[in-house]
Amino acid sequence: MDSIPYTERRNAITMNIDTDTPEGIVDLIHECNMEVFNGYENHKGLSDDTILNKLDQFVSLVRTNLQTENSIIVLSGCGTSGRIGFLAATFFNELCLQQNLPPKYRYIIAGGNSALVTSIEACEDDPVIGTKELQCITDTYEHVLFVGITCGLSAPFVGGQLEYCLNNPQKFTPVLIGFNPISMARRTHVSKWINDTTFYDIALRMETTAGALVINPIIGPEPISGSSRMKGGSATKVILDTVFYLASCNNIMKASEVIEMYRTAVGTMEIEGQDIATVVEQAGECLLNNASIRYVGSSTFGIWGMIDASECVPTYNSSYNDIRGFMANDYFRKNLNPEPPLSFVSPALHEATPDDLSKTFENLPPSSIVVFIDKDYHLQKSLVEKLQEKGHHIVWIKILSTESFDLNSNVKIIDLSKCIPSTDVTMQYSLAEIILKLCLNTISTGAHVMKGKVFQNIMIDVRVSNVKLFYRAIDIIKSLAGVDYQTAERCLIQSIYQTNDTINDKTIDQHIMAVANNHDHVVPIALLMSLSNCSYTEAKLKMDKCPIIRDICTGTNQSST
Ligand code: S6P
Repeated sequence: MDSIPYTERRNAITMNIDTDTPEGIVDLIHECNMEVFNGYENHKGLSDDTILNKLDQFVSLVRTNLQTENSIIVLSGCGTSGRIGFLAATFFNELCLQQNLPPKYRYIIAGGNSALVTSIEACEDDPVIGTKELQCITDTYEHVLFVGITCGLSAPFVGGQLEYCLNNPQKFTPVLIGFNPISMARRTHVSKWINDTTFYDIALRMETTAGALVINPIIGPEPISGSSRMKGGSATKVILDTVFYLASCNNIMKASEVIEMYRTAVGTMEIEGQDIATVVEQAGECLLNNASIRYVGSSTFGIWGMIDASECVPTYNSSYNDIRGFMANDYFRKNLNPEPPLSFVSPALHEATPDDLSKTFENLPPSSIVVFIDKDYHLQKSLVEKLQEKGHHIVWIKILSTESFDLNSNVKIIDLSKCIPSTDVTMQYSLAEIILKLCLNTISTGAHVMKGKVFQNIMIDVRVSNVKLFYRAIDIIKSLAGVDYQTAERCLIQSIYQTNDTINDKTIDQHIMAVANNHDHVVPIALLMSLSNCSYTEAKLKMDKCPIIRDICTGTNQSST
């Protein structure tokens, strides 16, 4: 157990989340979220003095950069880590402009803009592309503060960039953010990293190089093992917002005081637990009945909706159509990096442009849920009424909106405004965002738990779309079926290629590419093969009869076939 990185471990709090009530699910996720601030086992999370001191150092680095000519701050990461970096860059550039300062924040996300709202997980294994993109974006600048974000201390894309910074110290100051001790950084080799370098080698160099900064509080395992979009993403956001806020505002506050504001705000979410649970229950039923969940919001609130929705696809192998987010203004597209016209553009990015939403939602399956985020509930009044006439459920997440509660009783309100203290506008907005993120994460995670996509606290239908997820899938099969590594790997590979034959002549990279063409339940089928010692074809047949993936682990599916 000790060698398993914290970010991949199972959290004892949520061991039975799969059999809990909606209220229980919400409480357990909340309890896990509080570990980010209060600590886990003998670690103190974001309240650790060493970490707080490092955050103050980080503030000085940012402040210096903001005052230096010909310099920029680059935030880079893969998946959720890249998305959080994008949102922070966008938000704090706006603050720079408001203060008549040049917007200095830049973002890089593995896979480009499409990856902001689509899972393009394979790019995270490529240190070469990571380095090229960093070179490209920093080419004309003299000083660069580089912030590499990888919750698991694992992404080679970010590792390659950090290595490049360490090799060019006259220009780059590297900062690494993640949530494992250096000793648990990933030691797996990837094909594209020369000299067999691993992330661990780079993390070690970061730790021992003067001027480089590693910020790696231990915040405890995720509520759903490995789902770093949850606590990892939240902790990343709190760290970035705290540091950039303090640096931009020339505030004399210390990082500890700002972190305390986040802790109090997130802690207060408990009082809305019952209302969130009601929505989780509705959302779970919605997914079980093949209805849809939609989020509607503007500006960054809308982007948080799009991001939360898109992350369900790799985590739960859910359909793109199950949960989708829509923007009600064109804020998202306006803030994207320019990209060549021929670069792959995700269909989800179309939802970043406001369209006629009533047309878009015309054919929603009966009893779908539409969640309006903050002021968009009032701005979209006629859409709300139309949707209600059709019998869809309406949810209003109120956060900063000052509109009253003059509502008809059919609208479910989650009133998160109670969690926002009176402080300055920038901080209020940042607090509102983290609270919204946690609320949306809870709804989408809870809904998938209720749909049976989680066994105990394991994501049993994860899409095996990169090296990290390939090994995670093998671990899942090994531990749930009680088989050895070789059996788990063989079943996984057969399930990926949809064959009963043994495949020995392909690399991990090829397996991952093959997953892109296989949207079946790759891991559950492999698990079933291991559990019942049967062929791919037999397992697939059983699987097709089993609407609830979780049942295959409890044996319900096997006995019924
Ligand atoms: C996790 C999410 C993934 C990760 C990505 C980067 O819930 O689905 O997209 O963010 O794999 O992970 P890391 O450890 O480098 O931040």
